[in-house]
Amino acid sequence: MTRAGRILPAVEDRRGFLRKSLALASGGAVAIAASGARAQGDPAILKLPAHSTGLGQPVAAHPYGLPSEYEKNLQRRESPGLTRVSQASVSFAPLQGMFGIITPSGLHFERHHQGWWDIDPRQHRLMLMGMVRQPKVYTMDDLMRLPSVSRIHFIECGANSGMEWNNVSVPTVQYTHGMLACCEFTGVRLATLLEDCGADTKKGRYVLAEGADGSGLTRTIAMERALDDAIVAWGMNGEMLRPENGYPLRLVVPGVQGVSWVKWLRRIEVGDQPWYTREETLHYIDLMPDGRHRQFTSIQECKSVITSPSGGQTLLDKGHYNVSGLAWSGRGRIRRVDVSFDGGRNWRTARIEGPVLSKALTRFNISWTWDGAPAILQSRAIDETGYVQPKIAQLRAIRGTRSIYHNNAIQSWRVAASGEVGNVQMD
Ligand SMILES: Nc1nc2c(c(=O)[nH]1)N[C@H]1C(S)=C(S)[C@@H](COP(=O)(O)O)O[C@H]1N2
Ligand SMILES: [Mo]
Repeated sequence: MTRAGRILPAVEDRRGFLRKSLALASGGAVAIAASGARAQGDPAILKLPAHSTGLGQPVAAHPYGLPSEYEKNLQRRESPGLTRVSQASVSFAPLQGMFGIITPSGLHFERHHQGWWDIDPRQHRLMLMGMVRQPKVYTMDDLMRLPSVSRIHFIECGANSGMEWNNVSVPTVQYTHGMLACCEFTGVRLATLLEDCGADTKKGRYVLAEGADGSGLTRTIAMERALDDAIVAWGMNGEMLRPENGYPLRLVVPGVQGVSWVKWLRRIEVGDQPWYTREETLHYIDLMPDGRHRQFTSIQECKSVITSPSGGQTLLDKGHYNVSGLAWSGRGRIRRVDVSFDGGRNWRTARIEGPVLSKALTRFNISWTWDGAPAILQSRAIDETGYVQPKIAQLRAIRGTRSIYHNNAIQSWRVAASGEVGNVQMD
């Protein structure tokens, strides 16, 4: 069987070819091959290896489990030169080698404005203040005694796919779409805390969320959203948040761009107008063609991408492939995903792999028989509101080319006759 993220045992006459694709793989890209008919007559199956005849490793050799030695290539990666220092940077998730919808905690992308900290939860406090009857300071213990919820949601940085506005400059799906994750988050609903403090949710139309890191990151969130599904979370995928992702407390704002998911959350203020902070006036605004800026574009619109095969990978042979990808919408559930193999002329509806959750990643699969000719693979998602993921040309017609944020255009991968897959743009 084949799967993305693994390079199949080399076939003699293809060794050179495989080595070439391995060299290409340094950016986290991998080669993938057609299914295992070659196993026939393979003598390896007849030999008993050491692991079939000897004693294995004892339990708890790793008190906290680790991935296989053979999976070392599956890593978060930084894009060298993207930012001046690695404390104000991004590490991208290796979407090309991931399955299903849940992001393993160790592969969750990172985006820090001023580095990450491992904050002592015993010292950490959350203050709720502003237009409330009773301002309060909570310890972690206080928070964890309140009724909690667990919800699966995606988080996407508003700048994800931002490099694609101008032209194609990024080789792999890790770098085009890797500021994306989907985890189960556990915490107390922000609505519960607002009620606990007697917040004035009529006149207090906004809340401000503030992080405890040196970047002083602050974002305004509309009260409807705060009362709806926002969570003050400590849990991620069944354990405490990882330090890089805001341990011990982060805000989860489903459907909304990553910057509002304030990490190392220390303060919530209730107010009657937006704060117009740095991260909502100078950054995370969209430059429109007429020179004006669009502000407070928070929702991550419906989007999808084929993760396998994708840029940087190589198809080693003609034949059957399972084309797989992810779809998501900040407005709710995914209704349908269509896939094209000829650059958008013909579309087939992909098989959606459940569960289909609101504001969560949704996995799709579709069978494809590659005939060895050049092809252009695209996916197009439609969400439950009926919104259809746009082409890049449609987006540029309204938004221009000078944006950074909120690019949810259809992604095209070109498969060359050589089997090499690369990033291209189609109108
Ligand atoms: N306190 C604080 N919160 C923050 C940030 C930060 O630098 N400091 N970065 C924001 C941005 S821009 C994004 S996209 C997400 C990234 O979350 P992650 O690092 O868990 O992937 O966190 C947001 N919350
Ligand atoms: Mo972000």
